[in-house]
Amino acid sequence: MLRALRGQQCERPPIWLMRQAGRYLPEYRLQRAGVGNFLDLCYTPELAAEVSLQPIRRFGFDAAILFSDILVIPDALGQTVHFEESVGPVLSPPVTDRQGIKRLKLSGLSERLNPIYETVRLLRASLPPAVALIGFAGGPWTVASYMVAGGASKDQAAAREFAYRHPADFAQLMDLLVDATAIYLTAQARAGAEVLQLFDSWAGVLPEPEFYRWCITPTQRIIARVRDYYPKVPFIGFPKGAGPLYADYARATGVAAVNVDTALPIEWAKDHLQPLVTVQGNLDPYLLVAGGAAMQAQTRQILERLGRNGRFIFNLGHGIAPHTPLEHVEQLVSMVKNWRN
Ligand code: 1CP
Repeated sequence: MLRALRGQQCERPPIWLMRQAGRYLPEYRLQRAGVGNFLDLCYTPELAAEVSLQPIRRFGFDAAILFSDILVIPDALGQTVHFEESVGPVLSPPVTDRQGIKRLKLSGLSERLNPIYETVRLLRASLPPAVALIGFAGGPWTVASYMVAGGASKDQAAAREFAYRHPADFAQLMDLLVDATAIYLTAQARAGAEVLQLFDSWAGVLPEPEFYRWCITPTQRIIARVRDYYPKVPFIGFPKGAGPLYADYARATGVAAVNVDTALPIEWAKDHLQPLVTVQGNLDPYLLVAGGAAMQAQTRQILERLGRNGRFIFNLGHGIAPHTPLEHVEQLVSMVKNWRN
């Protein structure tokens, strides 16, 4: 994994899957049932570390991802965050104006997030050395979009309207998120995370100038801040839905790799991204649900086109779906592990 992030030739591409720790695993569901609040799971180091290790034991992935959520940042800044069954995250009150931004405080951040750093330490101590440990955070735009809407939304309309109507206020919220995210990721690196991924799941709703302002620039600032302390830690950026702007993102932010979404043409990623950075992706998570010949054919396509040079990490184009059959994951891992360059 680390060699692929440096662009060095590997005998086969490494593989891990976004959301590999989670609801499609029976052992996760069992453990989740014993903890009432989802955030309590994230803030209990022994349990969170165990959840991260489950998919490593079962499938032998090449990387483990810290078990946490992108919404611990609003929680640590003082917004109330809870997860409701079949509704999703609820953030209250929604941040709709300058007063709402003023209520958020950086001061309690480190204390609230300390258990997560402890999870990272536990994981690094228990993982085999060949398995890379990925820390992560949400991209500030994506996190802001949940904070402004007060939860999940279809098209991030509330945040887009806020940013257009009150750009100076929105910039203040984004500055706060850049600070919080830089502090959070630096602490994860200090605790033993070897790779850091930024999930900007809603980057794709932004028009070009806003994509620069609210996705590329904040990402670049976060990476520069973490690099002041950890100059070599590789970043993977996931500006989902960025289309051709993936190339601008790859050039401007300082990432070592980009995770490309399912809709991005493989050939385009090969021609326009691989010369710049390592590419991670992009099997459709629903092909992994369906399995069979279609999944195998697309996996082979991705491997043939992107896996021939060192700059490739096999992954999905978005997170694994909760109803994914375990046998399909096993088959996928075995296909990638047995493929030879
Ligand atoms: O009760 C449960 O089990 C809650 C389900 C769940 C899980 C397993 C949530 C709630 N978060 C997580 C873990 C998680 N989330 C991880 C670590 C596990 C892993 O990757 O193996 C990561 C990296 C995330 C990242 C995350 N959370 C993103 C970015 C990636 C993406 O999928 O786009 C986003 C947008 C979230 C918000 C979130 N958290 C949980 C839910 C249901 C949601 C989505 C809300 C929505 O529909 O918009």
